[in-house]
Amino acid sequence: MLAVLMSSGARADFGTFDVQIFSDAALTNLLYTIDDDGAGDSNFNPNQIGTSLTADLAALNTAIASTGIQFSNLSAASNAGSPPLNNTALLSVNGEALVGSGFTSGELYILVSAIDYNFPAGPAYNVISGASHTFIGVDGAPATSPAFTSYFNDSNTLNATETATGTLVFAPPSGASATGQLAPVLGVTGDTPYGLSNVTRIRLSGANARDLFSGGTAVRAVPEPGSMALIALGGTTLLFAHLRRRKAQA
Ligand SMILES: [Ca+2]
Repeated sequence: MLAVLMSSGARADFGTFDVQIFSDAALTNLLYTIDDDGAGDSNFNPNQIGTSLTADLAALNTAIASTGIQFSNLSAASNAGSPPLNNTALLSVNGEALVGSGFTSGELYILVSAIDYNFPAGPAYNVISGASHTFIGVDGAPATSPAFTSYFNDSNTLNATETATGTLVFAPPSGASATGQLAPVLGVTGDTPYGLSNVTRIRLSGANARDLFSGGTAVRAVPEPGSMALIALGGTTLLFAHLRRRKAQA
């Protein structure tokens, strides 16, 4: 399987999709970069980044050791190269973070970015941003506050953070818990090709704390008024409202 993929020539162009790890919220102190199909990427499929190989995971964890956070896995995906039937652009991240040996807390920032989304057609878009976490062994301190923000980059620039959705902040109680949040849908104006980014703040407190996390950015076209699609959009809005109510009741 691997040999087939390697010989097919189906490699992503460098500079179109990557994962970067920073130690600061301003995203200035870059600790590590994984380019799609470049060094450190265990997933040889284009538009998918993974760290399943032991050597790739070790290189990542060595580079970020000073933050107090380690990963047991980290992966990301973009569908920029393959428009799906539902015409929805996606950028996702998921993984498991833990407090490193010798630390009682830690913090870092994961920037996932992809460019060259050629769908859906503009100029009016809705950007949907959501994230979920399963926490294990956190101590309930305010320092345990992961966050997630999505960005629409009309300039189609890799690693840009141009138009932001609302930031989702998580505050887990002591022990184990699971939760998910959706940001209010962000309406933006733009055109293809465009880029997307999202930033996950991993911030854990507790010597044995773990966080199984995922985050997603989705872009859908805003339908022409009066079209049948408007009915579908209404259904989407109702769905998110329903999800929010369910979470509020949980
Ligand atoms: Ca890859």
